[in-house]
Amino acid sequence: MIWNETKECMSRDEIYNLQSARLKKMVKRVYHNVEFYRKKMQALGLEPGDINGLEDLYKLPFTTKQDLRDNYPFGLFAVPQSEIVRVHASSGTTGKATVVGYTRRDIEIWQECVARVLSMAGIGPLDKIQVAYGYGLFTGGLGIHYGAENLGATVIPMSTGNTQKLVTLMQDFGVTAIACTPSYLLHIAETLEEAGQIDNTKLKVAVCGAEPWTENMRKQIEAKLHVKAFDIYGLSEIMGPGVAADCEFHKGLHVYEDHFIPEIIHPDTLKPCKEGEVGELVFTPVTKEALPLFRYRTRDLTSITYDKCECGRTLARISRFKGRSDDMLIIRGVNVFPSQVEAALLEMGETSPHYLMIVDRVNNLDVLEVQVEVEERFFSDEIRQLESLTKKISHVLHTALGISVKVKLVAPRTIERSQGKAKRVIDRRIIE
Ligand code: DLL
Repeated sequence: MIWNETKECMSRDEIYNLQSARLKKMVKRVYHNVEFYRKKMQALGLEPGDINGLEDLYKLPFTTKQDLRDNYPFGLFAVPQSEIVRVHASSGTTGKATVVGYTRRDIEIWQECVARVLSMAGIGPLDKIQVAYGYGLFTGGLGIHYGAENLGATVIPMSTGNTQKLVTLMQDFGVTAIACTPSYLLHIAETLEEAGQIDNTKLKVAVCGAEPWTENMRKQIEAKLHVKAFDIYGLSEIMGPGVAADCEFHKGLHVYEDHFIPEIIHPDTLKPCKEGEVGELVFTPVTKEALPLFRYRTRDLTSITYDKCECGRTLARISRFKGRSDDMLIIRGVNVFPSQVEAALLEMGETSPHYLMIVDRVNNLDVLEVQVEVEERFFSDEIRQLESLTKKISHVLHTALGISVKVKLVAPRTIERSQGKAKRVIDRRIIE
């Protein structure tokens, strides 16, 4: 059994002591093995002996994605290449890829973290799980794959790319669990619906992540596919999937604090946020051998609570992600997140969860158009219905976002489906 009470139900004092001891050891190792950090610490007048526990974490410098890019490809690795057994990389939209590496021990810890997540979702050796995250340089496919194997589940390594085959094998093999992005799972559900098979699967659990999704979207997935859906979070720089995940109470994602120290900071002042206050999530992975980072700024926006969960776990919980600070659009001076649009649409309940935001600048004024898919019948019925729904959605979005929105209702399947992370925004203002 992977669900590990000793690690997930420690007292807050025990967690503090464990993190302190691991942090102290890690800082020493990094100082001696990574020139980049040694120089940074020296510039701050810091020596490893100055970091004696968690209370000294704030003294360490932050790390950003740019630091990884500047040290491309292996400059921040803390072990010789002979100890690196795997690398992954994320392409990103701008600049060089971010390259991350793992020792054998790092891979073992990763497998255990993912196994803990899957076990928390109720998956075990009797389950057959389709892993439908991309395999390859992306951490999603291989990360979940080895975690599921570690748990003893039967793994079907689907990757992405062939939804028809995925659906056929799901039926033929009696698949009971699936791991993929939430947007891809909706596409899989559509494919099952078209085949008239949506009510005939043996699926009972879905473990979704790698992109922001709302609680309403989670509920919609549960209702459509008759499954229990869980949220899994992670990022390549820190490890990959399995840094945090939610339990059956869905009251935030438990962070595996025995390996990753979370902080929430104000993205502008870099000062710590209060418990419950939304800010930028920062992680210090204290057991990583190949790529230990000091206070990595994730850009993900969330809040944290240290209260014990109803499930009995004492691990800190981060709230469902609001988005990334770099996902945030500023439209006519107002901060807008795609997740606000998704939440408002799903709350309304009269549209599909497929939407696309297009931002443009017309006569020096920012204009937001939201395209939303609605059922075919709206197009065949009287034009009045379409108009009244358009008006209603415009009103709902105006209230939710605080800016006026041009709504365009489109027919089913108009918006491009993704098999990985969904693209929700086209910002034409950048191209000028
Ligand atoms: O997306 C790792 C992963 C794979 C997580 C499979 C979960 C499942 P990256 O490609 O490095 O790694 O992207 C990391 O994706 O900083 C978040 O912005 C976003 N993200 C990941 N999981 C969630 C989630 C993988 N559950 C970036 N909710 C992160 C919201 C998520 N955003």
